[in-house]
Amino acid sequence: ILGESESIPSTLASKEKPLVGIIMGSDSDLPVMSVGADILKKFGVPFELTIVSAHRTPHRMSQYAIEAAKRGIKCIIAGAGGAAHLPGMVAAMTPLPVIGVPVKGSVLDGVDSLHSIVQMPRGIPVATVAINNSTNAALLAIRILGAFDYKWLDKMSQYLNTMEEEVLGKAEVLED
Ligand code: RP5
Repeated sequence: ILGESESIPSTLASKEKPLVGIIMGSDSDLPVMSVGADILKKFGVPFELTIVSAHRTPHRMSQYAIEAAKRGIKCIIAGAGGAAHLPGMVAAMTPLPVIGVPVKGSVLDGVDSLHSIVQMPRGIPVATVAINNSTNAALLAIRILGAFDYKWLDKMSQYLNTMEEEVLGKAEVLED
């Protein structure tokens, strides 16, 4: 079911068996979601990226959600805009952790997406990041992987150290 979409550059997906699945409701979400994909690439996390729409391709969505764990996916990042039901629907059909990225549409500034994703009724959790913040979705996915493989925790610690050094460097410049 994961044939390459014509609208998605194949370079965005890794050759290794993916651990993280990035899905999005439309190719119009790609500019937002590819930022998170780049983070996974930088960390060396094998991932896949494809379009799965809850309302336009409901059968593909259920197949994706049902088969993800069996295929070795450990965490799903789902981005969607508007009445953003994709992350919640996928979470309802898989025991895997699902991280939702509210994508800002042309109206309502993305608050519609945010509320749709963050307001999941009890029983089906979706970890929700800030509007358009696929960076944090990717970082959270890496932390989840790190709970089972210290390799990712080490990389995350290095990332945090580098970030701290960068900010301290800027602070020093201001103090001079
Ligand atoms: C959602 O509708 C998608 O996630 C996208 O954010 C939004 C608009 O989709 P397009 O009309 O641009 O395809 O399903």
